Amino acid sequence: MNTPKRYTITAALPYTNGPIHIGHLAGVYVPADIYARYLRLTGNDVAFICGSDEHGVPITIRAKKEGVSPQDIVDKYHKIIKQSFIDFGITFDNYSRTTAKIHHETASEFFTTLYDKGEFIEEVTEQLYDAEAKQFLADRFVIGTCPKCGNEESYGDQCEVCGTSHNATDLINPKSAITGATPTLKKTKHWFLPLDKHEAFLKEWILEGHKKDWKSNVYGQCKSWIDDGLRPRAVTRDLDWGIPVPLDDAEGKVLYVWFDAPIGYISATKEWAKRVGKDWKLYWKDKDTKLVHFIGKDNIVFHCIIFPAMLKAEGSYILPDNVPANEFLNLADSKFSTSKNWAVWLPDYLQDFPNQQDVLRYTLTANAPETKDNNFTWKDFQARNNNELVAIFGNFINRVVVLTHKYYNGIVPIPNDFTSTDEETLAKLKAYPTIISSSIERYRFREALGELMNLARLGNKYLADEEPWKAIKTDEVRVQTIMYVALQISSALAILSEPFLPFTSHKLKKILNVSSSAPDSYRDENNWEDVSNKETLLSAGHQIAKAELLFSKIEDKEIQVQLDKLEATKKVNEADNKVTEPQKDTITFEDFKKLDIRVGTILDAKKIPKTKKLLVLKVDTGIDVRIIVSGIAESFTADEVIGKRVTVLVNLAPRTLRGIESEGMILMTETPEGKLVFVNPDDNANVVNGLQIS
Ligand code: B3M
Ligand code: ZN
Repeated sequence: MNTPKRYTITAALPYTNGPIHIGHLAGVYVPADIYARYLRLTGNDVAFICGSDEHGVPITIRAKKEGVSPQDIVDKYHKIIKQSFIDFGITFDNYSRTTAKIHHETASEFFTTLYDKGEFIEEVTEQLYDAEAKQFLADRFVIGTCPKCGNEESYGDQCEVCGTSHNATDLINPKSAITGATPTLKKTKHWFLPLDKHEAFLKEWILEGHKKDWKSNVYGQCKSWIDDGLRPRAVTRDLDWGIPVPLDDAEGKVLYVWFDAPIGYISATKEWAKRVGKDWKLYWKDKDTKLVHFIGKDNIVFHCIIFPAMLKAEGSYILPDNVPANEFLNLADSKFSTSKNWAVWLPDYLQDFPNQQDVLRYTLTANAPETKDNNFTWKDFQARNNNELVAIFGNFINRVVVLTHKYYNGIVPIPNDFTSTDEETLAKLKAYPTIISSSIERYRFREALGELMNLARLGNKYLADEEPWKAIKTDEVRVQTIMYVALQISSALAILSEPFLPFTSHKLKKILNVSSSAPDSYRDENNWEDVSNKETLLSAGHQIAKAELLFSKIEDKEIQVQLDKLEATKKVNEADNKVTEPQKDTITFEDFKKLDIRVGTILDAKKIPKTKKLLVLKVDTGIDVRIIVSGIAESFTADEVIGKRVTVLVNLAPRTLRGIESEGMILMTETPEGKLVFVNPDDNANVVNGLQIS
């Protein structure tokens, strides 16, 4: 048993400007929960901390969009997000919120301590100002080109593409996100954290001290940011939503959200410690405590450079031991986007796949963007479930439980002599806690989950090789041993799966009748090390419960529903993004009178071979029957248009298209979604000399 340690594990505080989606789970919350559950299962003292990030410009933008107050927004989404974490078995010891009183006090106190220590530079500088909106433009109130990577949609405080953090005045060609106006510059006083003053410490602490143990994507971003040269960063803003700057001459100014939010980890720990009767300082000020931040890559600079500089300047806090940031997960090859509704929202997932949280936890871990951006597809989700969870893990357990009931009424049989295969299998089984631990402790959760599945494969192979269903006919004594060994593997899976698949672990413990505790019980009669150290996990004579399937097959039609949803979202976005063509040059009525427009009927239609868009039509124009080639084949089949009454421009000069002479044009228009439609003649319209007049 490792010497128990104390851990403070934090997970990035989600902005409460909308629900959370599967990308959030993949990038931050499932890996953090795996780590926290594992540490508890191996006897450590863990404070797993998170909460809603309720200040900042994203909240005020959403409030404006929904026509409500920022407080209404945070109250609504704090509740939704908190419930989603509960629904997906994310076992925070405390999920707090940054509008909580304890946080305002803690953040204000932290600021005052630094202020009193002279850690800030107080300076009047020129900041971006929107004269139309009569508002300074901070953070997401301004969009411009990132000076580092050229991303044209960089925010004023950070660039989501390259992760860098900058001052709004660094943006190239900034535009107000409120009015679209080009900002002017206006003087205003702010307080700056002089990061340059902490450069030597950060170089030594990160570039020397964490060269080996921090992930390369994290280390690389820190190195590039430090090498670019650290500069003072404003930690206050001219905003009306946030924690007021606790100084007399700071009217109308609040703490920058990225100054207050990380302090939210501390205030949430205080709130928890008070509730459970612990000393919060042990989790933030004791050198023996390991502090680990789980975040997405766009938060690296804040958690590895800015927050540690704040903690160092304050002087009494520990620094993060590791920040295992993940890269981004994409959805069907496109970036998740709240504003474009390009996401799988957790409440929607649960509606469509009730009680299948673990299928999502499994897929997101197996596909986690641990070292590079990765992609979620519904087809992969279905394959992971059907080919791995159902076919390997579920199939093994089901065979063991069904056969134990069939041969022994559900009672664990007494084993007889072990063969060398039995001994080898049991020895391999005993190695799994260490194998899986080694991956988890290096934050390699994909690898760790793969090893868990190898344990299920070991069980499957053992049964397939030993074939108890055949041996029962000739050697019942042998079968007792086989089923005994298989049941030990099943019990090990129940224990070792808990960090990854807590709902499955709980269900399996119920089937094996080893625990009646709630799904997220941290400890059980058997614990992690027992799998290696105990001779028997399930004793002979123990009565297991009835069989029930751990996983169920996901059918194509269920996936098709999800694919259709994404398609519909794509269409809406295309329509929203569709640039409306500006009106063409004005023509005179004289020009218009030259057009001879008739009502015609399509008598026949054929697709022109080897073309995507062209139909050749035989049209009765009321004057004559003629051939017209029309580019409508992507919107209509030939059969669909035969017999259709259409509006025809008959005096258009003939053109030869793909060798066919076309005499006229069928008038079409386009819906906002980009679909072609006929300009349909109304039966009662008065049509005078071919012109349709209403
Ligand atoms: N609210 C999440 C984000 O940038 C941000 C994390 C704060 S952790 C202190 O999307
Ligand atoms: Zn950038």
